[in-house]
Amino acid sequence: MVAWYRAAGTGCGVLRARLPCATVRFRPVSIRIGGLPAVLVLSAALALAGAGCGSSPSQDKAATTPPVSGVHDVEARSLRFSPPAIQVPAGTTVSWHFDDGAVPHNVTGKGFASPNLKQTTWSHRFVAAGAFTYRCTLHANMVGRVVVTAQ
Ligand SMILES: [Cu+2]
Repeated sequence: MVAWYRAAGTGCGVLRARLPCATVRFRPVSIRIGGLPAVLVLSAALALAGAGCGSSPSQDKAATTPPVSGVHDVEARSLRFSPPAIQVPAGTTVSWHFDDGAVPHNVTGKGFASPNLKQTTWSHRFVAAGAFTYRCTLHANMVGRVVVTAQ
């Protein structure tokens, strides 16, 4: 204990005038309790940063383009999904055709994710109604949307 106070005394020389070193050194419990708000603040900051980075023109386009009805096939070609947005009734199986030469792509959305693929087809059945945006995680601007309507 004596040794500790000595170390604290030398380590907190500047702060000592305002803050007792004992208080500073015995803060781990307080920091741990205060850690939650700190983490939340950090998350909020990251969310804001993500929102700022996340609204590229193509993503906005995928989110706002009127969806094409009567189509359940999407091409992944030339670094884009075509059509970028489709509308299907619930229960539809949507197929993505990967046709971009040697360039692999994937389809990654909330609740579905393909592996990285090229020259093949991957399908996912949409059971629940809703708007499902998806992306190719390999190419930042490859974004699409499937609007699933209730039957
Ligand atoms: Cu891609």
